[in-house]
Amino acid sequence: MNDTLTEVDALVVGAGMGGLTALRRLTADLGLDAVLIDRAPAVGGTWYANRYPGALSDTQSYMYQLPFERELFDATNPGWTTRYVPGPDIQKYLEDAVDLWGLRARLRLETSLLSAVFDEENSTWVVQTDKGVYRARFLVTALGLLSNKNVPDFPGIGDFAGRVVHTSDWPADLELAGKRVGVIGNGSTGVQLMTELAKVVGHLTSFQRTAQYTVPAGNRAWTPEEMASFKTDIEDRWSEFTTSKIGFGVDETTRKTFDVSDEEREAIYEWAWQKGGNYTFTAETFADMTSDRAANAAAADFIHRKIASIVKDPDTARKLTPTEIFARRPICDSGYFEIFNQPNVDLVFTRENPIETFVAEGVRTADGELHELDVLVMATGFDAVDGSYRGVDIRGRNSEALADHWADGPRSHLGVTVAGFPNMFMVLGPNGPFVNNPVAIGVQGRWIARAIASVKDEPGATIELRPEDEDAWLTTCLEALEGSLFLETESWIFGANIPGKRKPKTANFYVGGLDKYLEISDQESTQGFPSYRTSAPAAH
Ligand code: NA7
Repeated sequence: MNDTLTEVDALVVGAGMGGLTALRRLTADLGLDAVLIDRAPAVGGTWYANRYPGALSDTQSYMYQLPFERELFDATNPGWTTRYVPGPDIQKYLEDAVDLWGLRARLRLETSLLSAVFDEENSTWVVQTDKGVYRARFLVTALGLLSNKNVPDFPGIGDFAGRVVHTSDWPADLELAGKRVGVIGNGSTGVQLMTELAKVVGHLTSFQRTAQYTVPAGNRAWTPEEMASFKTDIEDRWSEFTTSKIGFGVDETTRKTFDVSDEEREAIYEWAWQKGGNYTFTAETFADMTSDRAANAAAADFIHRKIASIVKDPDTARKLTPTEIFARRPICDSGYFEIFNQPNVDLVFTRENPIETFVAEGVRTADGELHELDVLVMATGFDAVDGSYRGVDIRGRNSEALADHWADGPRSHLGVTVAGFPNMFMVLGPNGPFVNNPVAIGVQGRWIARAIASVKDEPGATIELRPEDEDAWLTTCLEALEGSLFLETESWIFGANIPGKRKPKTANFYVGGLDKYLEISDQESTQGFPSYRTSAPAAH
């Protein structure tokens, strides 16, 4: 173990949008001596890890940027000419931002966080990495919502002679043209990947456990007029999020599904389908899709009929048609259902015909068929949200482990702080807002800078969440969830994708709306952090 000691004001963990934004705020706004570590050899976070073919942001590009700064926008001028941005372009943009902000020398890449322990005597965090030890007054963890990959154990997988890869650990040398490829998982990753792979592989087999609702992405080139308008009105577009529920830059409607006639309703769904976009379909059509069962069923029925009209083989269409309600993180695609009309694409519905075992040549299913494969891709998602903290030993006051603190489900205040973990701040931690992430990152980055500013000039002082306010925020998050149909589907949002993980009192997100989140978090900082104790070391 390398125990070279480096003292810094602040240590940031994670070189994705969240960590880079935090590093920017701590250095530019507060003038702190801060460094950032990341296990990856490059910045990008999610966009470095998820380099599978077809990786694309599904937020419209003008709202998928680092939290807006005029100088950054003008200098990098994202120049993203399409409605959605391909992963490699986002990664390159983040590299450019690092250079523009002069942060390169502060990065310690290929450096893994092993443990972080709060030293109560000195009121500092002692952070062990595989490249040395840091002593930091402030610790900012930006580990990502979706960074700990889920690799289920399938019977016989060790006997498979082909290559097994996970989408969030995509090998640079993997060549799939002409190959026989199996994909397990059809969430937003699997849907993007398979749509792309179907164009190049010899044979593609989708092993689908649960059919998914997906709508057309409507990706297209922006017109020259649109491109010109972004330059002048980008600031307005970004400031609009303050009055928004989700911050995705779409026109959020308040219209209810049954406020309109059957014909109008059909026309509105059809308009959204033609325009494309997951948040267009879920937020610009009707406001009650995830709170009203009949409204949800009407939207689901529209998508069911679309699937039937696209997929030629009726039995394949049946298998691709979701039977659950339409209430997971919405996804969109660029021709997903269409690939199942291709002769080189097969669908195995594993609830009807389960995977029995892997063998050297491929997968044997319960019906006795051997699906021969060269490569198996796991698009099986993540141990999400607090899962990103698993495997890292973080200890606060009285040596309490974060894992123990979260034994009954993760808890925090605003998704940023945890009681008993002084001077520690998370970006996109559990119980943060369920909104467009770059927007949330911007809000939280500024909030963290304000919290640190409140104690930074007093040597050794700490800011620490009161336990009762942690309880209160969990209650607020749980109350906001009441009546949400999201509670009824088994997805990563509540940890239901990981066997045994979902806990009864888990919120994971605050779904009360971005506008409300902003109001609450602003109140906290402008009123001098009433939910927090600030104290000098002598007081302990
Ligand atoms: P998701 O959305 O969690 O999807 C994972 C997929 O993998 C989904 O189809 C799962 O089926 C499937 N899965 C997971 N475990 C298994 C097992 N054991 N057997 C069979 N199939 C399995 O992850 P994504 O990477 O697509 O997307 C995550 C987020 O990233 C997304 O929401 C965006 O915010 C970006 P299931 O539906 O659970 O039956």
